[in-house]
Amino acid sequence: MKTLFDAVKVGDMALANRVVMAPLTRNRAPGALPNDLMVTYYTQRASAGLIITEACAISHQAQGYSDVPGIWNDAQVAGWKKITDAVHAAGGKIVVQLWHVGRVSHTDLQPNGQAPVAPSAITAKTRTVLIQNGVPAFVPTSEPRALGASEIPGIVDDYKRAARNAIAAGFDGVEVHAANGYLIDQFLRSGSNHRTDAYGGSIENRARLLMEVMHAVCNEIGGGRTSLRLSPVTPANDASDPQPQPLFDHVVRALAPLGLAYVHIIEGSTGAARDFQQGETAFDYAGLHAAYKQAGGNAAWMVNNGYDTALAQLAVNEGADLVAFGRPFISNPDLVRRLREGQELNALNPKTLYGGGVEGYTDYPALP
Ligand code: 8OZ
Repeated sequence: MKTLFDAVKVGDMALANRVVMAPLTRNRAPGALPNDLMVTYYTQRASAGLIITEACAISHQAQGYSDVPGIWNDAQVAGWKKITDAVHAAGGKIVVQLWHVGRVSHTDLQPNGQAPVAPSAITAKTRTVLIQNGVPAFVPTSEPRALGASEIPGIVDDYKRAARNAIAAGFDGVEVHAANGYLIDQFLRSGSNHRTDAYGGSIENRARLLMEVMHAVCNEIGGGRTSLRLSPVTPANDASDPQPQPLFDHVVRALAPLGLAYVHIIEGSTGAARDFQQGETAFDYAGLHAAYKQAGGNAAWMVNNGYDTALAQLAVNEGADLVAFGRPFISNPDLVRRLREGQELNALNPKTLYGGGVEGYTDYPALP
């Protein structure tokens, strides 16, 4: 029987175990530059089978929160290279999460104070984080403008450049962030996509941007180093769609031929209830995995949201290949050992999640 702690091959990567560090926004990269404190933070967590970095902006326009890192210029690549080198030296594997926030942004964070971009000019009923005088403040997102169809190739190119930069920075691969109500998810779901062109309306049209991005990234760095994250029913960042099952069944079928490394699924509401639903019927996650496999998909299947050791082992027994843990990895740098040995976990300090320095970031103790 497979256990959580067995080695596994995922795309081009050989992972030491199936426990994955989920992407976690920490807002400790002023100037969008990865820094030495982040080297320490990620290296402390290198015993994860795989680290997925915090969401990382593919362009200035892609940013929606203060002090999140980017991967669009050479200085950022050099900063990330220090992190990937240190994680590899500690025996770990690390992929970068590629992020465009779309409408979940604020004019203060956009080039020349412009409006954020979105599929349609509909303001998200959500807030973003601005750090003012070192103090994080939650502020409402700004009204976005609808992207012109002629601007979309430029966004696909930004993903392509970010993927190329990721390899130059020494990453083992990339995860395209298509979840949690950000740009790609805004196109996927009918609540935020009211377009009448080739990128709106039918499920196929709403999935067009995602598929263009995935094809571009796979062509750039290879399917074995490419993956993505989806959150079929989360209401995060005002994401909504009354019929998530046919939408996401279509998405995974379309992804099947790409030879991806893994598909990462957030179950329920991101960081909250696992049994959250949108639409009239409960979302069928096993059905989603079956739809992917029936279409010939053979990527590793990663599940996430509120797992503990027992639930994670059950998921592996039932066909998941990888389980991503979020908050437990913030407060437990040696989470894999603690899960394997059944040791107690350090408690999380919610006050130091976003912004700040060492406190609540690199000062959580490992077991002696
Ligand atoms: C928490 C705070 C800011 C951003 C996500 C990238 O939900 C995020 C995020 C989470 O995917």
